[in-house]
Amino acid sequence: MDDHIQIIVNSENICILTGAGISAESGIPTFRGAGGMWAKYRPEELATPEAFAANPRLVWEWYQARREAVSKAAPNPGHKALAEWEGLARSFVLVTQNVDGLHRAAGSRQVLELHGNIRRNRCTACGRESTMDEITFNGQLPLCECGGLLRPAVVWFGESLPEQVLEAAFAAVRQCDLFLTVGTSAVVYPAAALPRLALDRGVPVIEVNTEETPFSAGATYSLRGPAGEVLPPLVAAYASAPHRSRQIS
Ligand code: BJW
Ligand code: ZN
Repeated sequence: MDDHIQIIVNSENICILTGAGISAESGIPTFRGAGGMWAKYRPEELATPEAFAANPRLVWEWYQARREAVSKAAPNPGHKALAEWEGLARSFVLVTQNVDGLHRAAGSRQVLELHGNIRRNRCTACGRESTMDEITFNGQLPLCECGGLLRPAVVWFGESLPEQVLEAAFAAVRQCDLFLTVGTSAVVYPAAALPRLALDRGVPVIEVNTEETPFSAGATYSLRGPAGEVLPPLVAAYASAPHRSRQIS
């Protein structure tokens, strides 16, 4: 048995950090790298409060285009493998930087969305939240019933992550005995601190990515390939490990 499979099947408390790469096979472009959706704009040019203040129409047009892509997308074998894994492990916490909701659509139940959800809006004046279906966007900027400008309920650069969600993510890292990063360039903090903290604790960290990342050199194992192809055999090995079968029977 490969060493990384051995480590995986012997783990009980698992924490996963996913990024845009896991949804690439569902047809949602990533942010960085070849073919990234931000080939035209750098992330810092659109996903900031300053960009929204300077040009809300441009930022809204970008989010509306992405909402259309998300509405048409379905979970892929990578999302489904993680949903299946949740039902097999003693504890399993799925931390995602993605705002597309595809983990829940695949059946994952415990999902910590660090950067919000693209399907929701928040009023910049009164803070009221609404869903994307509640607004129309036909060239006019969407407004709240209080008259305030709506924005997508996501986390932009320079903004704080939802405190309780972030705390739960750090708690999961403190309790896990295996950590996986899947489809993330691992450059955006504080999310990128999670696998580094796991390593500091002596927990093995396995990276699943089509390309090398700044984190690869430090990872315990780097598995090169699309998440939808790499994850299903790992979960199958976990499901069929002999000691796990004994626990179930
Ligand atoms: C595949 C694949 C396949 C392709 N299979 N793989 C500490 C140090 C330095 C900086 C900071 C720090 N702490 C905070 C900062 C500042 C900043 C930051 O991190 N900057 C760095 C970029 C330098 N962080 C923040 O501002 C955060 N807020 C914060 O910390 O608040 C406290 C604070 C405030 C003020 C000052 C200081 C502190 C907020 C970060 C919010 C990020 N928001 C975005 C947008 C969300 C909304 C939206 O979607 O529009 O989140 S930016 C964007 O990047 C998005 C993503 O979630 C995030 C991460 O990207 P991800 O998921 O990794 O995607 P990619 O595209 O980068 O990578 C995809 C990977 O998949 C690639 O590696 C491919 O190879 C791979 N791949 N196909 C497997 N099929
Ligand atoms: Zn309002």
